[in-house]
Amino acid sequence: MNTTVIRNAIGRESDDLTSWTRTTCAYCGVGCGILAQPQQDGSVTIKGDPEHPANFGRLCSKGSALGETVGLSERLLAPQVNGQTVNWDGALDLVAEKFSKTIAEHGPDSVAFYVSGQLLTEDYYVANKLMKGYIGSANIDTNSRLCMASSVAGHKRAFGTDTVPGTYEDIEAADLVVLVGSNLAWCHPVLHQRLLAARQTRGTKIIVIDPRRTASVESADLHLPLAIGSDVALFNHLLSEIDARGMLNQDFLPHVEGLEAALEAARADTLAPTGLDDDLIRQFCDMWIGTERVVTIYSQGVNQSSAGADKVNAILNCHLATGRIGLPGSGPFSVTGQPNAMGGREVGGLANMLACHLDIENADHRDAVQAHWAAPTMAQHQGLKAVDMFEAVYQGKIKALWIIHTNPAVSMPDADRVREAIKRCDFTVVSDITAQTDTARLADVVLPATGWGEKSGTVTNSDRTISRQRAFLPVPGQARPDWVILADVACRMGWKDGFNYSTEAEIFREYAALSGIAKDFGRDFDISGLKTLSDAQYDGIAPLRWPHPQTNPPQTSNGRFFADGQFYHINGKAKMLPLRHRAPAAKQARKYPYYLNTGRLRDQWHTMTRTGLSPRLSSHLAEPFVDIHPQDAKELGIQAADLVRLRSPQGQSILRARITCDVRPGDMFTPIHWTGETAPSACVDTLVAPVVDPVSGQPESKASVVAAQRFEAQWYGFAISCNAVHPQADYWARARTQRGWRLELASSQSPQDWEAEARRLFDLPDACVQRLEDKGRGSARIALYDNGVLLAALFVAREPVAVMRDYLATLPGDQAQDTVLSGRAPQDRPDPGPILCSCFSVGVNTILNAVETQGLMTVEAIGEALQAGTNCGSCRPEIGDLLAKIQLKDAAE
Ligand SMILES: Nc1nc2c(c(=O)[nH]1)N[C@H]1C(S)=C(S)[C@@H](COP(=O)(O)OP(=O)(O)OC[C@H]3O[C@@H](n4cnc5c(=O)[nH]c(N)nc54)[C@H](O)[C@@H]3O)O[C@H]1N2
Ligand SMILES: Nc1nc2c(c(=O)[nH]1)N[C@H]1C(S)=C(S)[C@@H](COP(=O)(O)OP(=O)(O)OC[C@H]3O[C@@H](n4cnc5c(=O)[nH]c(N)nc54)[C@H](O)[C@@H]3O)O[C@H]1N2
Ligand code: SF4
Ligand SMILES: [Mo]
Repeated sequence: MNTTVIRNAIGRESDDLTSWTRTTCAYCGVGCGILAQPQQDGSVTIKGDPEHPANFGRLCSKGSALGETVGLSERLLAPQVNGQTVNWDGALDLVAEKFSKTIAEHGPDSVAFYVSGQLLTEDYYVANKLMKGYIGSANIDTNSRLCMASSVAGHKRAFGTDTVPGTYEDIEAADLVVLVGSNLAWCHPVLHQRLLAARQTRGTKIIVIDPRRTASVESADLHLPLAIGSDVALFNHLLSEIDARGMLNQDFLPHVEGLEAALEAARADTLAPTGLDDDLIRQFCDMWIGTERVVTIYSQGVNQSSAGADKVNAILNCHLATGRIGLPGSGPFSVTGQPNAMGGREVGGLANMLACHLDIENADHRDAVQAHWAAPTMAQHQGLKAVDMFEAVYQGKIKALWIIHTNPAVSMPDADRVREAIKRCDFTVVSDITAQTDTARLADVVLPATGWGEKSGTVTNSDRTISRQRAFLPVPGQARPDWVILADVACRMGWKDGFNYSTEAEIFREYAALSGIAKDFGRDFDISGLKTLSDAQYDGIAPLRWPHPQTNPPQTSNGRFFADGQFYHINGKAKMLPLRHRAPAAKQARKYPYYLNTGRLRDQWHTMTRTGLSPRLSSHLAEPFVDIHPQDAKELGIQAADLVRLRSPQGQSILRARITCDVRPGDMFTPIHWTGETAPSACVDTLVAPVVDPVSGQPESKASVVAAQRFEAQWYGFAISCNAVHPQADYWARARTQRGWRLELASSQSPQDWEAEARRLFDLPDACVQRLEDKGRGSARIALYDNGVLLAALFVAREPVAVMRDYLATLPGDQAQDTVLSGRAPQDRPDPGPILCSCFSVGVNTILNAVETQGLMTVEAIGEALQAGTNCGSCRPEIGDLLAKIQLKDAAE
């Protein structure tokens, strides 16, 4: 009973089926090139593109598993209005009519678009043109507000433009790489692998600055587990030390202003907020200051903070003071999250900017864009940023909302209020590839978009490389590309002339031409050399890094910015900023004594609508959890595997406790991926306060305050099933397996009759049953069969159930076995344990066994014996960590 639905490839020419298509990964901002080949049976083979400059053939676990996520089982294949399938004309007419009517009655600012850094540049361009130029409001913001806004603001304050100066080659050419608030090993795995490969040859040192011990720490020379939110204090100290040690770069400083004020502020800060040992800080300063070639990579631990923009500028201050910018192997490096986070910034996707790095506050810029668009109007001021936008929806000021390619009911802070806002909104449209999301379930209209593999356009990755995403699959059902849907609505709103595009190439040419106009205003984003591409040239374009001007020869792979000291403020100089440490906005208090940090797991992508379809990816960490320091756990009376209720001023959730020294005492950490579809009590943004950085408007997603308490469950359960189930329990979490589903359950109320409960849960009223019950101990084990085939099983107990989960998950669909109810694997089928290597499905137990019986103690030896870690390599840091822990334990015994 295989749940991986094979895609229907009918309708393709047979010779297409044998050819490889060059495209780009659907996930992170590394932007890896992919070769994809649809097979005769409808499946898709994926491999890394050896010629793509981002990955040269490598892929991580998520990229390699893309073929498992293109099935149609959960796809939305036709438009829906109020849950009923309708035809496109009906849906588009309704959307156009509602938006037009709302604008006519309440003005352009009564409507809004909330879009995504996962849109293609062409989609983004059309959405912006429609909102800013035709509707005449700047109420278009994007999930990049939750992601890159602080970096954008920091770059603009320092450089006068939002530009990442360096390239991926710099990470390989550096002698020191500092990761600040970045878990590169899990979130940008291929970049991390490039770094580790370079280290083999040049001995690169790595420092990780993160309150948590992450997988990235495993390969680091130094880890600074600083207090959450204290990065400005740390980098202020570094700046003072740069000065005190006479390491200011006097040759570069004429290109920089603000040094004195920045130094004065830095000296006034203390290190106390960091909570770090003096010795660690000294080592950090010695290494940073003493290494000419240093790249400081930063990500959400920096951006997602109420001091996010200041954190960015505190880092940039140090690079500017030393002139370490735009040089080979040296510079600050903000890595982007989503595949087109960078493209979205270039195309003006945020509510406070125009396309091509032009400014919405600048009347000349506005006029030029309006003229280029031949638009009837133009937004005159900034629109609402994401958090304010949803608040305006809540308050009824925004009356029509279109959400495209993002799942804000899960990913926005104060998510329950966002859900309520969407519910209250007079008219909400969602464009998605599935209707089974928490956001789509609240919408009036759900429109089926073509997904990765079916759509075509361009994306820009972290180092400004523009690549093509190309279609290689037939369009399923009635799905349409996002830009087509937007343009269709625009035409129906009466703007045929502006949106009469027939190909994405046409949109791209218009955009490239606009960048030439921006260039004339002195902006840096210039791809005007691409404005005359023919459709065929556009289709065949190889990855290229901007700028790509029309006149001068296009820059090649060493195209860095700012080494010449030319910046984009009016006086051509860079700015250093005077900054002071500010603690996170939410203060720990007796009622909420812990900081809640949130982030990502190796094998899941955000709200799991795609990675959650892959059994392999779902087997890495199959359940949501909260990491708690042993000291805090002891005080709270929480044991490993207990459930914990977290409360914040915004809401509450229930999660599985993992007791670990990886977090600091006083901090807790939980992953962001679970939703109403997969674990309703574990939607983390329910707990997150809607506090934002005053400069960037980016929410503080990593420093909410919470209280924690053991969840007093009457019973705990584990279940396996061929079919998807939606239990009614205080706590449940489900994950896909090769054979169906696995589930964790718990509740504060026990049913009377476990067999009846199991039948209801699995919707199997007539199945044959096998049961084992101990009423005195409150345990029950029930297996349900049809014709001797195991359909489902439920294991319950008063304590967290101890059964061999990873083994049991392989059983649904098998012929009946006597051993199922024992919950244990027979001797000849050992339990692999939780999967570490998802490429070869190698579990922790298998590795532990190999260590014990074969004495293997290196990642390489494990790879040789078990294959683990030898394909994509994403699990190598965890295997290393496991081995280190075994060695520590052996040494202690
Ligand atoms: N596997 C996987 N990869 C992804 C994604 C995914 O969903 N899954 N999403 C992509 C996207 S959109 C993004 S934005 C990136 C995000 O990539 P990252 O930013 O690397 O990922 P996060 O786990 O969100 O956060 C990084 C780290 O910030 C730390 N942190 C928290 N507070 C602080 C602080 O005050 N200071 C410092 N220095 N560190 C702090 C956290 O402990 C965490 O380990 O990942 C991209 N890649
Ligand atoms: N607490 C906390 N919250 C966070 C974060 C955090 O670290 N902590 N990180 C934040 C960050 S950095 C980010 S980027 C966001 C991400 O949060 P979201 O953007 O909300 O998450 P995704 O799951 O990526 O949502 C993408 C949606 O687009 C749909 N989709 C897929 N392909 C297509 C397509 O081709 N067209 C259309 N129209 N739809 C498609 C998917 O099914 C899915 O529903 O979360 C943010 N929220
Ligand atoms: S690192 Fe992984 S997720 Fe990111 S683009 Fe490359 S293959 Fe995709
Ligand atoms: Mo992101």
